[in-house]
Amino acid sequence: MPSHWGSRRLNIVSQSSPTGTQWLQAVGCAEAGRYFRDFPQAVMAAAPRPRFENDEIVYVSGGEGAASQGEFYEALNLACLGRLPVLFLIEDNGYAISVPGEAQTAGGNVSRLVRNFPGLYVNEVDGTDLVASYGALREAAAWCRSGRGPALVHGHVIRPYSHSPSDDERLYKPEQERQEEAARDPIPRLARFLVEEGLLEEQGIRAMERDVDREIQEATNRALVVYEDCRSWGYGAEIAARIADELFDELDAPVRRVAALDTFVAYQPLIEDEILPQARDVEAAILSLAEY
Ligand SMILES: Cc1ncc(C[n+]2csc(CCOP(=O)(O)OP(=O)(O)O)c2C)c(N)n1
Repeated sequence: MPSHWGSRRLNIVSQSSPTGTQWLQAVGCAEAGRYFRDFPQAVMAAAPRPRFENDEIVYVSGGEGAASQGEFYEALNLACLGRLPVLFLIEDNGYAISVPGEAQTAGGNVSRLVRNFPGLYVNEVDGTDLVASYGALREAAAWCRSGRGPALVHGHVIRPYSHSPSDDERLYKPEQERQEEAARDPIPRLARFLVEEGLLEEQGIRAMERDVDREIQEATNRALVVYEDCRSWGYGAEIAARIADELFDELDAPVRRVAALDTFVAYQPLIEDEILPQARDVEAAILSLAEY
């Protein structure tokens, strides 16, 4: 999935799609860190050489739904057994798609269930309170770094919209609950905090809101259709044709397309890159349209 990215440079392991697997992968990362700490020659011998610091900790997060799966308890057990520096964050928005927390967590509260794991730091916090969340995570990170064992922060957050575009939360989440959630939205809450603490004036907040609204509202009067299929005769051509037909008066530039070459996709990575549209092609097309 496109949002399940990783980065070797930033030490971010690629996400896997099955929920719950991340907990054990995090423990594996911490075990690798322990190995590198105890056998520094292994760092020198590995190719490519891993970027490793002796005081590093592993951060892993998931929802309260993913925390009801077996891997979660196995990961906590192993992390506590080895006193591994793993920081578990549970972002609890009360629902796993349409399943409410109380229908899949005994007693309805996941951090209460795991409080007795030996050596585990546990903190339950209002995840819509920026300052409280920052404090809880700082303490948890310090705990892991001190070598005392893993830490778990349980943040109660909101879900301001449905789980995904194919989900409609109005079908299972009562209206009153939706309104109560909206009232806990951390963005206006942070704005109120900044004003109350004298860090920003009301006018400053309103100016920032106006800037954001304006940037959102300003669609650029230009359209670029990007798709992986062959350039000719495909649905990208259809979309471009409809934009040209129905929105002609709104356009300040021709509708452009970035797509694959009109040929089969080669089974060879270098040629595949030549055939399929690349990020640099999209960037070049955007810049050329902006200048039009
Ligand atoms: C093993 C597995 N089962 C089911 C799914 C489908 N699925 C994707 S997200 C999700 C719900 C996750 O809920 P939660 O962990 O509470 O996280 P949230 O999305 O609410 O933040 C499910 C069931 C999946 N990805 N993997």
